[in-house]
Amino acid sequence: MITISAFKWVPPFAQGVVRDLRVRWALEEAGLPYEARLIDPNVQASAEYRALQPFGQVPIFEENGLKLFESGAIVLHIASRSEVLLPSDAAGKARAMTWVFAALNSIEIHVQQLAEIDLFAADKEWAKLHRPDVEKATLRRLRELATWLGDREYLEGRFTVGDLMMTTVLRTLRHTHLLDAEPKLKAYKERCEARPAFQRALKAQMAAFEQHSN
Ligand SMILES: N[C@@H](CCC(=O)N[C@@H](CS)C(=O)NCC(=O)O)C(=O)O
Repeated sequence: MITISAFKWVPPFAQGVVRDLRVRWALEEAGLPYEARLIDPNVQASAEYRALQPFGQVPIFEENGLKLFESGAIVLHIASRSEVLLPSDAAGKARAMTWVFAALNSIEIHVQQLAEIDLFAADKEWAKLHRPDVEKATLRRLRELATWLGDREYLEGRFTVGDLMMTTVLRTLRHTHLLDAEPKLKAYKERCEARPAFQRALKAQMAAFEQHSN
């Protein structure tokens, strides 16, 4: 049985965007059953957990002695077992993987900076000074991504693990109106979120928080 780690509870601003969501979604798309090991700050700090995730973060993935961390690596590992996520031809596979890296290295770095300013440092002077530049850089990336997408339904025409990762990254902007500037990109994100596998993954993440809300 596959086990992943997830948080027992997080504050509302993080609920629905914690990175185990990517892994849950990939597992749902691939039709692979899994169990979630729900952890708290004590477990995060423990030597046992650090041996699985050097930075004490979620998610981790365990199956038959294989232990993985980093959501990108985990999602690619799962994708390698499902044609829903990775096309079987070599070129299609490489292109889908390219979009996973684009999501993480070209989009998430900007989106994450903005989220950190807004959610953790909004009242700090440095954040107020820096935010306009970060927002501008994020909007530029969104525009460039929207230009690539054009009238395509998905980044490579058909749904792949690249769309899965991109959608989870774009969701991090949910506390802003930035996606309103790119209606086609917004519609693309919503198209991906409408997939039944995404809905099941989100429901499972939220269920843990509801269960541990007091
Ligand atoms: N690059 C890592 C980042 C993981 C990450 O940032 N996890 C967050 C939750 S979304 C976390 O565990 N934060 C708690 C912490 O850093 O102590 C990945 O993609 O797996």
